[in-house]
Formats: sequence, structure tokens, C-alpha cells
Amino acid sequence: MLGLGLAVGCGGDDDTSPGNAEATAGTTMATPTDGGPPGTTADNGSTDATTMSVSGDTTDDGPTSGVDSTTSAGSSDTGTPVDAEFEEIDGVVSVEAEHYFEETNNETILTYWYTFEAGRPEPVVECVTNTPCGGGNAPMCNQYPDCDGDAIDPAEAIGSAYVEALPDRRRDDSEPGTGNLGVVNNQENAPTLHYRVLFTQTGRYYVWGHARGQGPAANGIHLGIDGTWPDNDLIDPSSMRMQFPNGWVWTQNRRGGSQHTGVSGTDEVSQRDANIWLDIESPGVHDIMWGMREDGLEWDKFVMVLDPEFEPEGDGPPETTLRQ
Ligand SMILES: [Ca+2]
Ligand SMILES: [Ca+2]
Ligand SMILES: [Ca+2]
Ligand SMILES: [Ca+2]
Repeated sequence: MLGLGLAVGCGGDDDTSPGNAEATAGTTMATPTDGGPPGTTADNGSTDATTMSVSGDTTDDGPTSGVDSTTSAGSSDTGTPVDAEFEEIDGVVSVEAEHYFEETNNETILTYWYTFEAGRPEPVVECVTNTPCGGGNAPMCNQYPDCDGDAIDPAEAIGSAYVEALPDRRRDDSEPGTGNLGVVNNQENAPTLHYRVLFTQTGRYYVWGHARGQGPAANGIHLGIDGTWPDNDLIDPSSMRMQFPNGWVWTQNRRGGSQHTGVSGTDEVSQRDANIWLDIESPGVHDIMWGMREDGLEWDKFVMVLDPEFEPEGDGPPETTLRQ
């Protein structure tokens, strides 16, 4: 499985060099995994999807999940099974990051989302250590003697759990060599978490994320939907990618094309529209996707709301788990 014929180079960090942002790997979605590389003890509480299907549901082809099976595949008002774990309730979607349905595309850069949860053993992060980058070592390179440089207590996170993309190969903007391994600018290469959400109301949903940023090399994440990675072209265009300040915080910041720590609104574009949102164009189940941009970010919870004035506080709204 390690014989990846991928052109994942050890180029520089595009934070300062936009021209090298495009990875050349023509990858496809990898086989779903259970939240860690095969053979590890990493366990996100995964449940085989065959146990998640309800009677008469034959559409589920068996991905694994970070969601407890008791919350999965509920029924709509008409009794029709719904392949979703969450729903919009009165214009609000609220989801713990660790309750993802599926994780894809891990093997492109050999990076996995691990779940850290209070009261459970720490996952075993599988990676090579002290291997120089450059030359023929990508994508195995890692200059550090450990693969996760911090041990953030999951009790600090909402729901006493968070997920983190590891190994953390890149820990400072100035370090050489880790290139597209430690920072993923082409979302097609991003290890991606999927969340299935049933929407009743269409419209623009304003997105907030809760995470723990750490300096310049563990503070970014990509937002997508239904296999696409939309742009915000209203002002300082960029894809929908978030940038977190240090420490645990709720933010709506978008990493714009030039304003990297959050785009300022104008008279023409409201502050809220300048940042992160998704347009839900049809009712039904949508796949909300969060892809790693920088390794080592503790990713905790997200909220989507129709109300542009909404601001989360504390733990934010309770999870909008799909009602049975
Ligand atoms: Ca960590
Ligand atoms: Ca990092
Ligand atoms: Ca970290
Ligand atoms: Ca959480």
C-alpha cells in the first residue's frame, strides 16, 4: 500500500509562494478507512455501515464511520430511511468533528485523522520518524523524532473529543522540505472527513468552526460539499478554507487570497459574506466535507446557520443529530 505512484513533492510552503500550490498528483478518492492506517489500534468508535442500515435500505455500500450506529440512518417523516447522521433543525446544523461518517483520501499523503477522546486510550499514530525530506523520501519524510508534537487533553475540547490529522510533519512556516505533505493546497489531495446532513431549508448557511490553532503551521482546514470545493468570489477570492488563531476558539475566518487571517467585509460585501459559508441549493442529504489543509490542527466542532447574526458561545448549539 505504500508504493504510491504519486507526484507528491517536498516543495516549499505556499503560504509565501502561491505558484507552487498545485500538487500534481492526479489522485482519486481512497478506500475509506476507520480513522487510522490499517493495522493500528486507532479506533474512532467506528461501526461497519452494514450495521447502520435500516430495514429496506440497500443503498449503503459499506463505508466505515466515526458515528455511533444508534445515531445513524434515521427515518424521515414519511418513514423513508435517510442516509444521514445529522439534520438541519430550524436553520441550524451542529456537529462534533469526531462524529464524522467517513474518512477518505488518506493514502495520498499517508496522513490520517485520529480521534482523541477523554476516557479512551490515545490512538497510536503510525509514521516514520527522523526521515529526511527531499530526494526520494516523499511521502514518507518526517524530520521529527515523534509524529505528534503535542498532547492536547481531549477534555479541553467540546464533547471531550477532537480529531487531528497526523503525523504532524510541518510545525513551522520556515522549516524546509515538508511541502505538500504538511500543507495541502490542492483539496483533492486532502485527507477528508465526511458528514451526512439532512437539510429541509435551502439557502446560504454561515459556517463556524471550533478548533485549536497553533502558530502558522497547524491552523488551516478546507470546507467542501458533495464532492466539490466551492469558492468565495465575493471579495478576496479563495476556496472556502478556514484559518484559526491560536488556542481553542470559534471562528468564521476565511483564508482569503491575500488576507490570510480573515477577510474584511466592505460596504458592498458584509463581514459575514466575506468569510465562510455554503449555499445549500436543494433540500435533502448533503455531504459536508472537511479536508486537512495543515496537519496538527485539533478540529473540534462546526455549526452551519441561516442566521448571519448568529455567533456561537461556549460549547455552541447542541448537536443536531438526526431524529429517529
Ligand atoms: Ca496532538
Ligand atoms: Ca503542522
Ligand atoms: Ca496539534
Ligand atoms: Ca468535539
